[in-house]
Order: sequence, then structure tokens, then C-alpha cells
Amino acid sequence: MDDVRGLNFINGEYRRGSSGKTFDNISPVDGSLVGVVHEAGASDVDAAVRAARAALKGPWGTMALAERLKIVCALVDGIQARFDDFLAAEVADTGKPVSLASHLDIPRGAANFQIFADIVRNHHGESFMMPTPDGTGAVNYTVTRPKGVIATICPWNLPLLLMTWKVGPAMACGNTVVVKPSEETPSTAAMLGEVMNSVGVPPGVYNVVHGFGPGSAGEFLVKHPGVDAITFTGETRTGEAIMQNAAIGVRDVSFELGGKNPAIVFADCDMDKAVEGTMRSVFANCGQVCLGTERVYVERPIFDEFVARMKQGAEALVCGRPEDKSTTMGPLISQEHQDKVLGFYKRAEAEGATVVTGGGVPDLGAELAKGAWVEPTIWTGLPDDSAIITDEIFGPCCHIRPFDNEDEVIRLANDTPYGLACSIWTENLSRAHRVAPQIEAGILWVNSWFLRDLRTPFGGSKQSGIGREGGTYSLEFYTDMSNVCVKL
Ligand code: NAD
Ligand code: 6OD
Repeated sequence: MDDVRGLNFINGEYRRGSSGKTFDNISPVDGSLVGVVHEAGASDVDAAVRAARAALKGPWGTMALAERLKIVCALVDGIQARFDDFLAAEVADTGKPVSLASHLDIPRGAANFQIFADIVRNHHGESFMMPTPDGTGAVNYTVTRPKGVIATICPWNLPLLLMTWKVGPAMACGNTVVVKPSEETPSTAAMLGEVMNSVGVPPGVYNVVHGFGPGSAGEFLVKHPGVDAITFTGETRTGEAIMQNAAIGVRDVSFELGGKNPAIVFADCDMDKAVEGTMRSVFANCGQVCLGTERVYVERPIFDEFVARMKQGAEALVCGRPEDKSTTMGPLISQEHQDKVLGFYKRAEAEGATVVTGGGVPDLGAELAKGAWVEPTIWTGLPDDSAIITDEIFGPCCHIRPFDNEDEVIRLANDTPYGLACSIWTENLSRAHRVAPQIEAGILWVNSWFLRDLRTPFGGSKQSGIGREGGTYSLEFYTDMSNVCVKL
């Protein structure tokens, strides 16, 4: 029997791909083989979409809301019951420290089902009474129905978490899904099929097709006319390609895309909190968090101290095997991504950056030599138009630049085509409330980073996304709404 982590999951059953092709899932820790993945062909994608459509009409579509939400909540227990399996699979695919995945990826991957079940259970429509010329009046009320078959295209940085962030609300709202996990991290999406079956999710509600983007499962899926809407997390350029296909048939999209997020550190910050928070926002998950900071602006009087403390923090990070308790930073996702990040490291030096720390590949011994390791890196001294300041790197690195006043730093923070997130560090509440609304980003944190209340709107401005998900904002995307107007 093949390992389910490398199999497609269609209509409640695991199967190899009709393409007849496989690809290797390689560990970014040491280059070893994690498993073999069966690439879905166009006919698999077609079968998955057809199964999803049939389930919409069948038991899932006709099930009472309370029963549906009971099943969605059971997924939380189902994942928790196999916590160690999900943890091991996520860690094997990504190389991230067990300490991180056990606190973030798997618990949030499960919790996403609970929060949206609760939100759907408590959600109510709107009603409006209106006068009419004849004096009898009319009443309007809204009704919702599932949007249909949702294509869910996922990235590799927080695989289970970012997948269930979309599948959770989609299923709670009564939709069916076809998931295309990243080719780098196929395992937990595939394993979730077993949990779906075990808690009684009807066949066809949740489907998984493996493969790549162009010319493969990703493109086949977003082009499929049986897909009603597309929810995607990934790079902005990929979003552009998907949107072109979504235009055929005028399908709705929800996009969570790339960023080049700033952090703003005012001289009146609590220095310990600002350093601790910025260390996390720059280096957590080896810098592979869409919300992560790559541009740090520090008010001049505290610039030198802040840079020195960040250097000290970065040099204290420990790269190593995920299971080692001392490990605080894992590898990048792949050697391809390592090449990209190291390209930026070289470019920074060529452009005359001061390398405060890092800039290369750590020597972790022969065993890890084939892993995708890079050093945590900090630069200063680059011009504002350097590619290091303008382009998303998605690695454990940042550039730190001094500023002199609020207007200047607001202009610098907004000087980007992206607009995902920003952290502002200040103990002056008036300043926090004054500056935050002026930053053109969807998610603004004051004296914190990645502090998530799942009821709040989440998403990016400008080229960082389209739409917002989270809380009732997810329901806007995953449901179709009608107004019923009754003349009295
Ligand atoms: P990516 O865009 O390369 O790939 C994402 C997914 O899209 C993968 O499953 C891939 O196979 C698929 N894909 C690629 N081309 C496609 C096509 N033409 N049609 C259909 N599917 C296609 O992104 P990635 O490298 O996996 O993830 C890193 C990127 O994701 C970064 O830019 C990061 O900022 C972004 N991201 C954003 C958020 C957010 O919430 N805004 C969250 C996580 C990651
Ligand atoms: O916390 C979330 O809900 C979320 N979507 C996080 C995204 C992180 C990006 O890497």
C-alpha cells in the first residue's frame, strides 16, 4: 500500500495519479527522500471536481446545519487525536522546528475548523422594513447558500494551517472543496482525508489533488469550469496567473499574496518588547511567514542600540535538526528557494550593504550539508530603491534603516506595491492610533506581531491580496447571498 501522504484523495478514496508521473518530496533538512508523490492528471482533477459537485447536491448539501457543523467540529478532535502524526508529517515536509509546529501549525490547523463552525452557527442575516407608497410596506431579508465547489490552492510555509484556514470556513458554509497543496508540502493535506472519512464527512466534500502550477494540477483546477470560486494563498505573480483563468466564467477569487512588510520602531518603544517582537517577525519559520518583517525602520536615537541587540539575537539563533530541543531556526523550504535567498544575500553585498551579521550558509556539518540552510542575516546602509528593500525575499533577513520623524517613516513604510502587514513599536498610545491608520496594509499590529483573533478581517491591501478572510468576512466569500423582498 502506498503511503497516503503521496496519494490524491478523490471522492473519499486515495488513488495514484492518472498522469502516471511521480515527484520526490525532499527533506529541506538534509536532502533525504521524505516520500514519493503521485501527480494528478487532468482526469483526476476532473474526477475531483465532479465528486465535489455531486456532494453539493448529495448528503452534504441536504444535511441539516447542526449536523454539518457537528461534523466540522469533529475534525478538530480528529486532528488532535492524530496530533503526533500530523506534527511528524509537517516537520518532515518543511524542516521547521518541532517546537514551532507543535505550538502553531498543528493546533491552529485544527482550531480553524472550530472557529468557523462557531461563527456559522451564530451568524444571522439582515432584515429591513421599508415603507411603500400604498402604505402597506415591505420586508426585506437576506438568505445565504453555499457558493459551490471551491478550488483551494495552498503554499508551503504553513501548510496545514493555511489550508484549513480556507477549508474550515468553506465546509462550515456548506461548500465542497478541491485542495491543491504545494508540491513542496503535500503530506498533511493528504492525511486530512483519513480524518474526513473517520468523522463522517461524505465522499466528495474534501478532495486533494497533487502536483505543480502551470501545466499541472494547479492550472487544471483553476481552469475547470466546474469550479465556482478560487481561494489562493501564494505569490503575487501566481495570483495574476490564477486571476486570468478565474476570469473565464467570471469566477470569484480570494487572494492572500506576497508582502514586503515594514516594522516601525519609535524611540519611545519598550526596547525589550520591540527587539523580542522584531526578532520573531524577522526570523520565525526561517523568515517564511507572509506577515514577516523584511524592512525595519528605527528612530535615529535608538538605532545603534536596536541594531546591536538584533545582531546579538540573530547570532543566538540555533540552526539544527527539527527535533533537537535547542533548535530555534530550521532550513528554508528547498534548495531552489535557498538559491533565491542566497542570490539576495550576494546582491546586498554587491550593492554595498553593511552586513551586520550572517550573509551566507551556516556550517552544520556533513550530515546537513545537503539541506537548504542559510544564516539569519541583517543589513544596514542600502538605498531605498535597492531590490533588498523593494522585493519580497521570504528568508530570515531584514534591512534596518534609521528615520527621523513620523511623516518620513509613514512615507517609507508605504513606499511599496505590497500592503500586507506592519508592526509599530511605541509606548505612546496617541502616536500608535495616529500612525496605524496611515499605513497602507491590511493587518496592523501595535507592540505585537502575529497576534491573531480569528474573528478579525485578515488580508492584504494593494498587491498583497484581494478580499478579507476571517470571522464573518470569510462567510462573505464562501456564501452566495440573496435578498428576499416581501410586499406586505
Ligand atoms: P506560489 O505562488 O509559488 O505557490 C502557491 C501555490 O500555487 C502552490 O500550490 C503552487 O503549486 C500553485 N501554483 C503555482 N502556479 C500556479 C498556477 N499558474 N495556477 C494554479 N496554481 C499555481 O507560492 P509559495 O512559494 O508556495 O508560497 C510563498 C508565497 O506565498 C510568498 O510570496 C508569500 O508571501 C505568500 N504567502 C502569502 C500569505 C498571505 O496570507 N498573504 C500567506 C502565506 C504565503
Ligand atoms: O493566521 C492566519 O490566519 C494566517 N492566514 C496567517 C498567514 C501567515 C502567512 O504566512
